[in-house]
Amino acid sequence: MNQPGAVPQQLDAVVVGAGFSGLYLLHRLRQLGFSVKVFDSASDVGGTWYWNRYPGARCDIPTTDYTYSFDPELEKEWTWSEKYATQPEILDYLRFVADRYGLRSDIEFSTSVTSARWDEGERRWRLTTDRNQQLRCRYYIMASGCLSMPKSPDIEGADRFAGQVYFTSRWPQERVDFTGRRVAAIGTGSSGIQSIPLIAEQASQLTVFQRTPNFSIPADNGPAPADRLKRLGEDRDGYRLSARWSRGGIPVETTDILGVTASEAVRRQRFEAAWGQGELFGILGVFADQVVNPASNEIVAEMIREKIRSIVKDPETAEALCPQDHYFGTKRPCLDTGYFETYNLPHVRLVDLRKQPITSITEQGIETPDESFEFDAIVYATGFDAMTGALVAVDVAMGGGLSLKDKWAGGPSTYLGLMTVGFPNFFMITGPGSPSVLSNMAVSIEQHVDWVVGCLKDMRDEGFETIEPTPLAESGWDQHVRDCAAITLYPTANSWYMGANVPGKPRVFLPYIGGVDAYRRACDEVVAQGYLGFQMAGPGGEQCRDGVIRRMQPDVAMVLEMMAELGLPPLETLPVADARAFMTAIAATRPPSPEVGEVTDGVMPGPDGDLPYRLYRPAAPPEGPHPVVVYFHGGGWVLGDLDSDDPLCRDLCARTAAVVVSVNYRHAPEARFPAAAEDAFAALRWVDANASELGGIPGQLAVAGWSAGGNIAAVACQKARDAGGPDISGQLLITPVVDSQMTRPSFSENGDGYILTGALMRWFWDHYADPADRGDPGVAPLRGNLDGLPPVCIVTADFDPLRDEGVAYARALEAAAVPVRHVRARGHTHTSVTMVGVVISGAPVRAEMAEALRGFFPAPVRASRTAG
Ligand code: NA7
Repeated sequence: MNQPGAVPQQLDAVVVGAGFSGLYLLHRLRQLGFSVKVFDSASDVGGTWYWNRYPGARCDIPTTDYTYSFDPELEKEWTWSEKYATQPEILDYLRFVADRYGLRSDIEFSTSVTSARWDEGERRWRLTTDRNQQLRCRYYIMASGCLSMPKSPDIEGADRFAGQVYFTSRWPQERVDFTGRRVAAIGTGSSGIQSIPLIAEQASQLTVFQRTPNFSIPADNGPAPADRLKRLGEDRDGYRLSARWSRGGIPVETTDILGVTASEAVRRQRFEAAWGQGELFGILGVFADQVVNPASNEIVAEMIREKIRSIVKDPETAEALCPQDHYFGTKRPCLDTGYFETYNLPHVRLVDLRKQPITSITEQGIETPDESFEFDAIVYATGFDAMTGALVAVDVAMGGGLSLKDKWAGGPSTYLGLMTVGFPNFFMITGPGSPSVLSNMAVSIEQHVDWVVGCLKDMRDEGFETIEPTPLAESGWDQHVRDCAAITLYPTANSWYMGANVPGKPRVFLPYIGGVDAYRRACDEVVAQGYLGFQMAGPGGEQCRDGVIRRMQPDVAMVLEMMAELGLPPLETLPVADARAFMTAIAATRPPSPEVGEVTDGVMPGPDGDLPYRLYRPAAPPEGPHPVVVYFHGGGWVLGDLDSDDPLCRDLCARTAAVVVSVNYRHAPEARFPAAAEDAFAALRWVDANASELGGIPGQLAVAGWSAGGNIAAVACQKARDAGGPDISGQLLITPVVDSQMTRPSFSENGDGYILTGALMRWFWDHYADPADRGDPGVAPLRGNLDGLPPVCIVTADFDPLRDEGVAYARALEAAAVPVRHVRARGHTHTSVTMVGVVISGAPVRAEMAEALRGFFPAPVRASRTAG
């Protein structure tokens, strides 16, 4: 070990942490000739595996995967003994790595960096350690781990207890023997669940104090999985590559089976297979939709509860051990060895803190309202100030400026989880906003280290000395991280992923849930685009490529990827009949649509024969009559029918409690302009005249339409105004066609790749209207007289060729003093907000649409309770 003070004054890089990340960083940086020192408060390497020596501590990612992959020789020299290695074995491995690459000479043990100040003049960080060493470095890298800052035991009287106190996260080096002792264990996360069965083997009495029951499945530990070993043996490089490009950092088979639509037999078979396999990514992936769909999640959750009930003999204890307050997976699930069985032992007792909270810890033990417990030892397995705790523990600040702690007071903000604005040359390994704790850490760590080291090398090659993200890039990434979390069930749980375990910590979903593969792609693209979102400076000059790496909603991107993989022919290359058949086939694959009170089909008279319609009646309450919305489907005046927009109509009906009448107007090319618009106006008149018979409130009539349906809805409103009726309460225009000019910037930006292409739009126009007619307000409502039109809610989408004409219509209506609510569907395409049940991120947009529709009508009059 180096003596304090032997540290060179000036270094290229300082790394905090000598665990998995710090060791690999040191190795890579030294290989490239950077001068570097690593500091760690522990007396040896290991990081998390140095501190967490509690009985039963193991990794819960198979060790075939929880291992360095950067050097094939290293892989040949080390063989793991079990599927899930114990803490001592993992620590041995990290020691072996440190020795094999001669890393110890550049590590300062038992030393913490206490403060870091950026010196703008020198373009260096000035660091101070707890041994009063002062040093300067160009790059300051926190490799301090996501779960390294223990949470203080926030229990009244915790410092009073006179017996032995242990923290799983700071377990003593020497062997702890609980034989013949009365032990309390507080906390039932991974650390509690791993240690409790082993503590129970020794203790004379074990009392477990549980605040939240946790989902856990048997680890089924033993030899490393044979199938993985076989794959590794046959093609190690290919295996590692597929891990790097997998969702969680382990190559596992994914499924597209949905829990909600699978048969009972399939559900059971998939669940039992995952339960028997004993792997986190297996049980987290029983169904494709369990992370996003509460009903599907509940299927898995209930099957786990059934298992708990079948293992634990005392029904009351079993029930107390069954998690009920969070969706499965939204708090970190656990792998165990005999955890639930432990509660069948006569000397083990569970205290459910929800029923019997701890009032205080005393000198002798633990007090609850009804009982006093006496103990010889208390084991705290109470977790960590996860992901941000260690980062803000160092006093990091700009010279005299904002500290990281202050900047993150409302929650962390990062670019790619790697850097944060205002802190040049400060890197984080597996920081908040990266996949980190949701992934196989070994893979994520290597990816981050490789990225950072590659970046430093590129900077050196180009003559740059400083790097910092731009505010735009960072806020864009933060938004993307939030968007990814928002479509899942994760933010609903009081988890440490959300910062909910630490009193006063802001509730923000900390890791990036978009996947290791998606994340790696983003990082690679940032580099390929000349370090998009970063500014760099140095003797080589200055460079800033400002921009946002991900603007599209993640589920929209996923749908586009899936469609691209299908390699379908562009619609506009098909005969009309085939294009229609294709749309019908696509509609048949949709998930179940929202329930409404009643759906009936009928016909109404049109200008040239009957028009089919479908009426959606809301479920009571409220009892009818209801306001009425006449709806026109999308499809470029050529495609679409009553089925095509059925999910959207159901959704609007359920959200608005209005009767929705979806009208199938005549289509082109059989009936060209102005047939569709004439039908729309006729439909409005008929519905208005027959409102009562349809269950509607006379005079409460709105119109809505998507795409070409939005076009004829807008035109019908202009016609109604000109004809002196019917009175329209409001119009909802969803990504409508409002002009025939296809030269606005949104056409060049989004004309290709987002389902509605410029070519398809031209095909639609050619089928519907002659070029000579395309300036007519009857097909281009933007060009009409906009005075006196009913209030409008117009939805435009970022990635829609029609976006700018929609924006122009909103502005023109405002200029004509028409009340306008403009909903910008951030990160959406022309079609995605209407994909009910498929694109979850469309739901908030549809909620806004529904709110606007409801706002068009007078507030419902509530029946008086005393009436009658
Ligand atoms: P966790 O998963 O945060 O678990 C901590 C446990 O301690 C959890 O059950 C907490 O209940 C409980 N806890 C925390 N504070 C208290 C107080 N004041 N009173 C009672 N119970 C309390 O930490 P672990 O160390 O087990 O695991 C961390 C990660 O390491 C793990 O997920 C793996 O990734 C490896 P709560 O759920 O907050 O109600």
